[in-house]
Amino acid sequence: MVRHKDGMSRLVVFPLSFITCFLISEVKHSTNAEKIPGHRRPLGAHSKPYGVTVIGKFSSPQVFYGHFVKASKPIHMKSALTETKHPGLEWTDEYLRNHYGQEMVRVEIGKKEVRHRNAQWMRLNNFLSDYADNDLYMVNSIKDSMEGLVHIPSTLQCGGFEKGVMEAVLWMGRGPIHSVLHYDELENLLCVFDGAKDVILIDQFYKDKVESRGFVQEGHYSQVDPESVDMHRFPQFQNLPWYRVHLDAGDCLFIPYGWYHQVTSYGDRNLALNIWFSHIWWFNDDSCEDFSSFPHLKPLDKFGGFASPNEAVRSQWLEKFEGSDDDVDFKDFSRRVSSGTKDDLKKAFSFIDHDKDDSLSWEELTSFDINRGLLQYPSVFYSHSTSAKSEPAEESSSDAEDAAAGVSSHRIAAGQKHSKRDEL
Ligand SMILES: [Ca+2]
Repeated sequence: MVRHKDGMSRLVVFPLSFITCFLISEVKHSTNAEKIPGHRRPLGAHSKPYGVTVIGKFSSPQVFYGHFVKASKPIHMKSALTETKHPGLEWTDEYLRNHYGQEMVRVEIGKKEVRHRNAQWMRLNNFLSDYADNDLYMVNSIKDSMEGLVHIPSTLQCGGFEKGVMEAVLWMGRGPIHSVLHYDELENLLCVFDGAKDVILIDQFYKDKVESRGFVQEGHYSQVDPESVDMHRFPQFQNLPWYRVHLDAGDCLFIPYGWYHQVTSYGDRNLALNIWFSHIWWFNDDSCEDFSSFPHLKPLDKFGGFASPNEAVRSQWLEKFEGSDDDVDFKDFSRRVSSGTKDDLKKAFSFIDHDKDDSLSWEELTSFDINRGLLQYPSVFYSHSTSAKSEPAEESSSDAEDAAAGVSSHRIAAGQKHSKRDEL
């Protein structure tokens, strides 16, 4: 009996001590977690978010350039697609199947983004049959016969934006779907046709903090788990200001290049399209003179399709002419370019100077054949970015009013508020 009793007490004592240890460790863990705001919580839980400027339509190109592109600030164009009756709002599964069913599309497996994972290619028909029941997410860069899906909003139809539309991606799946925290090298207009998205944005000004640990430079993304931030591994996230934007179907969001963003997509059917375009260093107001007569949306093929990838090189090269209000003569040209032999500079100058008046106009600088230029004078056109980082601008409540009222300007010279653009 005694032996039995001892056995019983051992049996009871062991689990009790195990549970006690477990409880103590849990209490200790939760005490630590309470001390570190946001630890093991979703990205952004560490502090209250800031909001971004909201307007109820597509911004005019002038306002968009002056207040958002040049200033490197996001803008939420709420209901812009609904206002302009964007056809994407009518892209049912049946519509997509009937028009593009045989197209091959790129599909990721899993609802949580893992970079460098192999994607699969499948016919759109097959994706549409399977996405509701399987962990499939279409992330498909639009090519050739699907280009009819891309409509350029009035915001990007002039000023120089229209020359640099580089790529569009169609995103589709059943939520929730989580992206990694990352940045892009191009300006991004993200538009939602069905479902909703929550976007977390972090100003590129905080590059040092975001990238100090667990950042994959090659892919421009952080290894932080957006669903559960480990503040021990990523302590720099504790003091990171962030912006939150909720996008419903019909909304678009401008994400400036270099800004970090993490996107969570919701809804049984989440459908979105984003347009990537080159940064422009100054704005050609003349080309926007007839803006009031522009259509709200214009098919991409009216602009000759996507721009050559070398347009991104031109965009970066044009940073050298930032702040130039007048046409550029050879002296100014060679001082600003400062690479290549004098002979090459002379030839390149002459190559760009289409009307041979010994000065380069905005039109000439943005229109010369960049593919040929890169082939013939690589030392002149391949070059490094020069601008330095600066403080992010304070949020201004008047932005939305300015945006709504419209701000006129003549060839706004790009300001000094850009962080260094990453090498392309
Ligand atoms: Ca000229």
